[in-house]
Amino acid sequence: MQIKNNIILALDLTTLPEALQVADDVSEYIDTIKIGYPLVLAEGLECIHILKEEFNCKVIADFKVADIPKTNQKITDLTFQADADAIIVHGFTGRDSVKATLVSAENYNRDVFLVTEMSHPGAEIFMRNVSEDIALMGLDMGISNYVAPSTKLDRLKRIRGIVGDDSFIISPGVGVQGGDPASTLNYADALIIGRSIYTADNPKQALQSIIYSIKQ
Ligand code: NUP
Repeated sequence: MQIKNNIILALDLTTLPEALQVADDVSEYIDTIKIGYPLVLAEGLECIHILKEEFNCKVIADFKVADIPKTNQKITDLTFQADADAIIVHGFTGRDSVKATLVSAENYNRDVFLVTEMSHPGAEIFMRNVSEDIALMGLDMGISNYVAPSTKLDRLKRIRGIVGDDSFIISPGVGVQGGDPASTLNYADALIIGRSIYTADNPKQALQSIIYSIKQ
């Protein structure tokens, strides 16, 4: 996946007009938008199509799918039918649940991103202990797209070591959660950034300065 400026905009706003305004402010620098439950539960799944039409962008649906295989398949099918280019799926549910999402992605010719370890402090209690096994499982299943934290560079580096340089890692936690853009890109292919952009007084300027900091 090619991602402009190696930055994915996380649009966790809860009204479509606000989301469209922020996307519009930064559209010249961004070609990939991640939406999740905040926007979709507030405004509906058709947000995906609206964003794609308006900004000619790719949309990653961050639904962290984590159910039994059959339910996972229904969720992923509906998400791809709604035109998402990719969906984010949890790995801790195990091989059969993840496999169901891969089958769906193959049917629709779309992508799955597998969550290994999460970026927030609470992830250290349970997820840290299994994240390397999740990455190994993903690799064994032929998955090439992963989510790993920018807030814990040692963990991100370790997960990169497991999935290898041919895999594509997107990394949340930059900015408000404490991750640094430039150092994260030593190990990740793209950054997921939300609040540092959409809560800024001037989202375009905020994004420009992040891009500038990466290019230093
Ligand atoms: O481990 C994860 N951490 C994380 O923050 C996995 C995620 N998918 N996210 C998402 O990335 C989170 O739900 C939000 O949409 C985005 C980070 O947003 P922000 O902290 O930059 O505002």
